[in-house]
Amino acid sequence: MTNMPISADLIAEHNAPQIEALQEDYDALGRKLARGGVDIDAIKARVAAFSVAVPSWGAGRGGTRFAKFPIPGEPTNIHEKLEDCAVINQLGRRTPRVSPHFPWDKVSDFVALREEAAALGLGWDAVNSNTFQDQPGQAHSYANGSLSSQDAGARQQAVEHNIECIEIGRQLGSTDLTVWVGDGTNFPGQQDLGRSLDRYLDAAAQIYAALPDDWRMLLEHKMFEPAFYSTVISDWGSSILAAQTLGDKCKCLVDLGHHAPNVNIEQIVARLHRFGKLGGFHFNDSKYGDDDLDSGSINPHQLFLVFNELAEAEANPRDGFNPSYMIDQSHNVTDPIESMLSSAETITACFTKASLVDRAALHAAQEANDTMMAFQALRRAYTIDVAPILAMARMEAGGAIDVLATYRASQYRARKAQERKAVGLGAGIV
Ligand SMILES: [Mn+2]
Repeated sequence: MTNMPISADLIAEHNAPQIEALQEDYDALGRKLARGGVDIDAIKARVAAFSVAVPSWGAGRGGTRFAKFPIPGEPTNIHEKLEDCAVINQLGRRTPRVSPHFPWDKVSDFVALREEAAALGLGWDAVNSNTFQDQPGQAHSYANGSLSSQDAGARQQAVEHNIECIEIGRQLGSTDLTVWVGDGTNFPGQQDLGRSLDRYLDAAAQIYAALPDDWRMLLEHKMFEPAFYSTVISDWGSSILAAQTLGDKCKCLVDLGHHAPNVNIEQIVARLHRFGKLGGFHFNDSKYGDDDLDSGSINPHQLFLVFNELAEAEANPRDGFNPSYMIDQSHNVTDPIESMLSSAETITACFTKASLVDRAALHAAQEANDTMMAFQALRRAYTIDVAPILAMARMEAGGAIDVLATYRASQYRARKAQERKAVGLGAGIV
C-alpha cells in the first residue's frame, strides 16, 4: 500500500528502540504462561486473528445535547473518516473494518467507496440505519416514532430506508444490518405499549423479508433515550422476543451502555448465546447511563467478564458462534483516533485475558462447588498483564509497539488541520 496515511518507515523507526525490551517482556511472560501449560505463541496467534470494527461516526468528535466542541483536523465526510480509520488500523492492527451509518455516510458511488476503503486496507462491517432523526425533505416525520409509528407513511418510509441500507451494504460487501430505533414515549399513556410493539414487529418483518440469505439483522435494544418513559425495544427480553418472532437471521446486539447501571451484562450474553441469538456488540463503557465512554475506562472487569462468557460460548457453540464486534463511543474530550486506538487495545486485552482462563480448572471448581477456586480461576487470568502479547502481535503485523506515542509523533492531526475544512459548532450527539 503506497498511499497509507502513516508511513511504514515512521512506525519502524519508532518501534526500533523498543523491540529489545518488548522481546524481554514477551519471553518472561511466555515462561510464566508455560508453567501453566499455555503456549504464548498460540495466544498471540489468537490475538492476531481478533478484530473489532470501528464506527465511521466515531472518527469525528462526538458531543452532548448541550454542545459539540470540534477539534482542528476533524473529518467532515466519509472519505476523511476512512482515512482516520486507516490510521487506527495501521498503528493498532486490530480494526480492519468500518461500520457505516446512513444517510450520514451517503455517497453517489458505493462501489468506488468500497475500493477506496480497500486501498486503505479497510473492509466494511454492519450497516447502520437511521430512523431516529428527520432528514431534509423527508415526507414523513419520525417525531412520533419510525418502525412503530402510528403513521403508516412513517413506518413505510422507515422500512424503505432500511431496505435501501441493505442495498448499499451489498455494494460495500457488508452482511449485517443493525437496526436501532429511537421509538418510545415520554409519558405514561402516550402510546399503547402492546400495540406499538405490534407495529414495530410488522414493519421489522418487512425489512427481514428483504434480507439476503447470507445476511443478519441485528436488533439493538436500549432502555431509554431519546424516549425517557418507555422504548419499544427496551431490553434484551424485548430484543430476543422480537428476534425469535422475526426469524433465524435476526439476532440481538448488545450495546454495553444500553442497560440500567449494575445490570449483569455478562449473564445477558450467556443467555442470548444459549438461545442462538447473540448477534454482536457495541463496545463502550458507562458510569450513569448511555454515556458512550471509552471501552474499559470505567469498568474493565465487566468487559473481561463479557469476554469470559464469549470464550465459554466459543468453546461450546450452540447454533454457531459468530458475534460481530464493534466500538460505539462518543469522543467528546479526546482525539477520536487516540480513543479508538486505546479502546481497541483494551477490548483486545480483555479478549486475551479471557483466552487465558484455565477453563478446566474453572469447570472443576464449579462442579465441586468450590466458589473461591472458581473465582480465582477468573482472577488469575484477569490479573495477567497481556500487553507484551498485544504489542508483539501488532508489531509483527506492521503496527506500532506504542500506538499513542507513534500517532503523536506522526503529527497526523496537525497535518489534517491544514488540509481539512473546519467543522461547524452545534450539538452533535451520535
Ligand atoms: Mn450502539
